Order: sequence, then C-alpha cells, then structure tokens
Amino acid sequence: MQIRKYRAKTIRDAVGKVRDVLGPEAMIISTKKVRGNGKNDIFEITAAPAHGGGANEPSSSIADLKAELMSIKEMITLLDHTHGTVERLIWNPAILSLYAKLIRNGVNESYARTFLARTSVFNKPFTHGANNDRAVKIIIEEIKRVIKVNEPFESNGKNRVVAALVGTTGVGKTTTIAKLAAQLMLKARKKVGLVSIDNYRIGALEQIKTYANILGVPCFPAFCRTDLLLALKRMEDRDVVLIDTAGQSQYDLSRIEELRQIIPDDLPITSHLLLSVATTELEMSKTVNNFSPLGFQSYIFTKLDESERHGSILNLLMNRNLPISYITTGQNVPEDIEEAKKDKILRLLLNRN
Ligand SMILES: Nc1nc2c(ncn2[C@@H]2O[C@H](COP(=O)(O)OP(=O)(O)OP(=O)(O)O)[C@@H](O)[C@H]2O)c(=O)[nH]1
Ligand SMILES: [Mg+2]
Repeated sequence: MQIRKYRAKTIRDAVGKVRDVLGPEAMIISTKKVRGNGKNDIFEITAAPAHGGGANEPSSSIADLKAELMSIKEMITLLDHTHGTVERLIWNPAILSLYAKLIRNGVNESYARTFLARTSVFNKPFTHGANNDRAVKIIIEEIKRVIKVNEPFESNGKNRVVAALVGTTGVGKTTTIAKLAAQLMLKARKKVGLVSIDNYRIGALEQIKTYANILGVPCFPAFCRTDLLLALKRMEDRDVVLIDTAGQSQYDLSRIEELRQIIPDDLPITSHLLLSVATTELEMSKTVNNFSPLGFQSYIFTKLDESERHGSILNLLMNRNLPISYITTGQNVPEDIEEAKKDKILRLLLNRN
C-alpha cells in the first residue's frame, strides 16, 4: 500500500493536500500534531489512496485498521460541522473515530460532545493506548446508560397485560400488532386478544381482522370507551390484549384528545408510542410532544430498514428518556420485529465505519 505523509499548518490544510493528491475517497490512517503549541503548529496526516490494499497486501491488516480509518470526505464533513472538536481529539484516534461514527450516524453534535466530556478526554493532555481504550469504554458505557429497554410482555405473573400502540398514520401500528400477536402466541405461548379503535380509516378493521383470523385470536372493534371496557371484559381470559389505534396526525391535537378519552388512564393499559426512524428528527420530537397527553410509557422504533442512520434514536432519548420495547425492521409479518436490547441499539448508533 502506498502510504504518504502530508504536513500543513492546520488540519484543514493538511486534509486539503491529501484530497488534492489522493482524492476524496483516500483513507486517513493517522493524524497528529508534530510541532507547536498554538502559534507555529504543524499537523501531519498519514494517508493512503482508496482501495489501497495492493495485490500482495494481506487484506486482514487493512481490516484491522479499518475501525479507525476515516475517508477524507468524512473528515471534511467532521471539520465543517464539529467546531474545533476534531482538533481537540487529534491525539486520540480511537475517540475521534468513535465521535465520527456518532456524528455520521446522525447523533446530534452537542450530545456526542456531552458523552465525550463525561470522560476527561478534553481536559487531559495526550495519553497513550490503555487510557484511550478506557476512555472509549467509558463513553460507550455512558451512552448505554441512556439507552433503556423494557420487556412489556415478560412473565407478569398472572396479570393480564393490556398494551395500546399509538402513533402517526402509517407508522406501522397494525403491522406491529400482527407481528407481536404472532410472536407472543408462537414463541411465548400466550393467549392473545386484539381490539381495534380505528374508526377513521376505511378498511382498518378488516386489516386487523384478517390478521386475527389467520392467527385464530379474538378481535373486537371499539368505537368508544364503553366498547373498549366491554371488549376487555370479554377477553378476561387472555394473557395479552393488544389495542390497535387510529393513526393520528401529530398536529391534530383534537384527535389525540379524542383517543385519550377512549383509552382511560384509570385502567392498567400500557401505551407504546411508535416512531419511524425514516422520518425527520423534528417530526419525531413533535410527535413525542403532541402525543404526550396519551401518557405513553415506552417507544417502539419502526422502519429501521428504511434508514441508514439511526442517531435520531439517541437524540430522542436525550430529549425524553423512556425505555424502548421493540424495533421493527421490515414489512414481513411476523419476522421483522425484535425485542429492544441495549447492545443492538448501541450497534445501530455506531454502525457506520
Ligand atoms: N419498511 C418497513 N415498512 C413497514 C414496517 N412496519 C410497517 N411497515 C409498512 O408500513 C405501512 C403502514 O403500516 P400499518 O401497520 O398499516 O401502519 P399503521 O400505523 O397501522 O397505519 P394507520 O392505521 O393508517 O395509521 C405498511 O405498508 C407496512 O407494511 C417496517 O418496520 N419497515
Ligand atoms: Mg393501522
């Protein structure tokens, strides 16, 4: 592999030189400050052309390096968007790489910096190896502390679990109910019942009834609070009752209030708010705010397959921290659903090399 070193007075200039010579896809192997403490700084970047593994280059050594490699293009994005953080992390390639992954996955820059600041990486002068590894571990632990998960249908003794799925139109409520119902029946051997309080969309009841028929579980419509109470009474023998609701626009507060009137908060009903990671972060946080009268207790993130970047999950948790119960990853019923697990969510946040 052709490895070259480029020096300049600023990181930006050094990166510019690499880009001009090797192109935007070139990989940065390391960055360091070779001289100076503010005034006469000289920065050095070691880089290699893209696809740098030569014919007789063992590809495993490239793979080993890959975790900390960064393309020039990505470095430029970081320099443009992260006001000075890159310069401060120049001595800590492992931490810079972690930081870059968070940013590239769409984690809000100030949140990413908050996590870094919880270790002493910004305050201490350069420290070698082990300390860096420790700092990376601490940052990851801090992120994991923010990620909470729950298991709403886990053996709740003899108590019946009643869960309502709420969220905007088309986010995946009905499909997720079908997936959950099937998984709970087949894997956890639970007796499941369904209720639909979707009185708006034509065909909504048929959609859930079709699933109920396939699974052979009872399904009742509920047009008002009394209907819902009656349906719940008729399904007293069920281990789990899943309530499907009509999709509400996050801006239609009167419809959200209407739903609140039907789902009484004096009953032990857990509400899960569904959020599609394929929507913008702004939409997601608007949804969280406007649905809050419904008192949802956890999140279900849907359509993970439709987005490459999952940083918005962490941004949302930093804003309103609630446990995540499930994630959904496609249209297939019942396969495309997973119980939320901390490590899985963490991997989603760090998935881009
Ligand atoms: N790619 C992808 N599509 C999904 C996922 N979950 C649901 N969908 C699709 O999204 C569309 C809407 O799903 P529904 O379950 O009907 O959504 P809903 O929230 O019940 O919609 P309304 O009842 O109209 O509010 C369907 O085409 C689903 O197949 C997912 O995890 N990934
Ligand atoms: Mg629906």
